[in-house]
Amino acid sequence: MLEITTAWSTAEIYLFGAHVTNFKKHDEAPMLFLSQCSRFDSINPIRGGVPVIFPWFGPREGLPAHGFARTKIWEVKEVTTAMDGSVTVRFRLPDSPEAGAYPPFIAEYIVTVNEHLTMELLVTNRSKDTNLEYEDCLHTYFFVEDIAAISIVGLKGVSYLDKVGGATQRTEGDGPIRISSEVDRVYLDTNHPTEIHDARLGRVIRVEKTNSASTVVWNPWINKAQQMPDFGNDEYQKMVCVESGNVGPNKIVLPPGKTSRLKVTLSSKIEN
Ligand code: TA6
Repeated sequence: MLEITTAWSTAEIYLFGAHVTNFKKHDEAPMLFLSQCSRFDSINPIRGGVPVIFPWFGPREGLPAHGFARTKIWEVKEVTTAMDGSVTVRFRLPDSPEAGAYPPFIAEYIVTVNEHLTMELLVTNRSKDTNLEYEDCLHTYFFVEDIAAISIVGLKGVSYLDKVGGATQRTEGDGPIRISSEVDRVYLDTNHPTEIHDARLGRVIRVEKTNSASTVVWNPWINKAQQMPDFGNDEYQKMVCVESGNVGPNKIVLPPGKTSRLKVTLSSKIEN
């Protein structure tokens, strides 16, 4: 695990999954949620932080949910410190038997820590003649003081797939999104930034993204929380996932030789 300290913040990144588990500005509450029950057994994905989802999103028959990238040990290729004190780490996904099911590719992940947290997943199609089709998502778990006192803005009028109780196509209304039950929504064809307004902390977290057409909003609520062994029964009250990627109909079809760069920047301001 890398422990990073800058003038603005601290961060932790496990080589397992190239998984950012902590990002905290010196004078603020942690920005990311990490379950107290997460396994850290190098087998199961870490529960919380920013799981790197690649090359598929969601369940897949006979395969682990959310792809294999988050349960591989990534190689650290480079650690650099900029003149302003920002720290950047570049990881590479090692080859694996599972990757054999895809045309040859290289996946790298670049994390920059300063007063913001910037994460970029770069995938290059090394095939000479075959498109690389995949889904990707930075499945970010945000810490919130009280789920009942947050609202999410930035998705007004966006159509989404409501995965609670099946899969229903719906359209988001005009008001901020509030969460008072299980929420599992894949918003499609949206490259808008979103904001999480945390009334208890008086904090606004901003999620800016490039080359991401899908935003996923998830909170397991009570029943699902009780069904997850690596998630505390009450922890649904302290987190919300606002995820940035390219999922389902927004999947990436990458031509030979091309590179796609999914980039997310997290920032925050205190409003009270
Ligand atoms: O992103 C939301 C979601 O797809 C939910 O349906 C839920 O399965 C969540 O991801 C967590 O998945 P995981 O495999 O990490 O337990």
